[in-house]
Amino acid sequence: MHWQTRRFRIDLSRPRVMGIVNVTPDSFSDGGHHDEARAAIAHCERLVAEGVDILDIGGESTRPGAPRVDADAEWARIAPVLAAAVTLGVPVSVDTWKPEVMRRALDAGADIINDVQALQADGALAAVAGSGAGVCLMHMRGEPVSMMALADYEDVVAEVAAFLSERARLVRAAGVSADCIALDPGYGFAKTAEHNLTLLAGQQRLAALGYPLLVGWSRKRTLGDITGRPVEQRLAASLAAALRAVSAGALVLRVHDVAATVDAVKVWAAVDGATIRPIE
Ligand code: HH2
Repeated sequence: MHWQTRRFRIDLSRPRVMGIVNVTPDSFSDGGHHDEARAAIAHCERLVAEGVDILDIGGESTRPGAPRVDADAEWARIAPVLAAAVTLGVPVSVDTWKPEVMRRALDAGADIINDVQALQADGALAAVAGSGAGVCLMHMRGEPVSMMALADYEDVVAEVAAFLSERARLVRAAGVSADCIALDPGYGFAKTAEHNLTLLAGQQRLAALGYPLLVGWSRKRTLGDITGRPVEQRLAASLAAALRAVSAGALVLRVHDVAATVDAVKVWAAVDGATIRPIE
């Protein structure tokens, strides 16, 4: 399997690591550290040195209850970091649900659009269709300010699977090629700890939809609920969740702690006898 993006065809014969670059003053886990472009660019360079496969740049926090940022402010945060990131030799993703930011990011050379709203905003499909960009379609309900009130499912695995497969169908119908699409269960988005764990236990069903599965467990609240650890002490828990997700079919891991995750994935892949090949 592979994930086609604008400049890179990402080989998914082994799991890949997507490194998080938050250019937001209010991100839940590393807020304030990367809120200036220079620091964020240095962070991108460090992640590349640590072996990251994909950089994911975000200019608006999506943590529960996070305030909205308008498109101009979001783009002002992202633009200088994206300009530098696209020179680093790895695919660059932009984490946004706003069509205006998508369009500008694609004009500036982004390879992938990572959308927590699965391209449901008005104009989002049109912004990516025909661009050749990779897209990540994530499941959530509502918006970050309101989403936890919507954490109510009869069968969370079936409902997330139905949503993702319908979104993939619509995105393909709008002209995005199937091999550009990755799906994401959206751990922590409009889901309780129990929902997240049920979803992880049943994740193979999502992998069976036939698209690469991208997952984000890194430092999330459910890991704190299980271990009692604050956000800065969730590395071991994050690695455990990441490997459990890989065992259940995840092929891209969205993480903060790139070096540790790269090592963990190398060991996991070595056991399976997979060869370690660079991105084509
Ligand atoms: N999680 C977050 C943000 N974007 N995108 C995808 N595809 N999957 C995820 O699980 C996901 C995501 C939230 O994590 P983080 O970026 O660390 O925090 P913040 O939203 O505060 O920037």
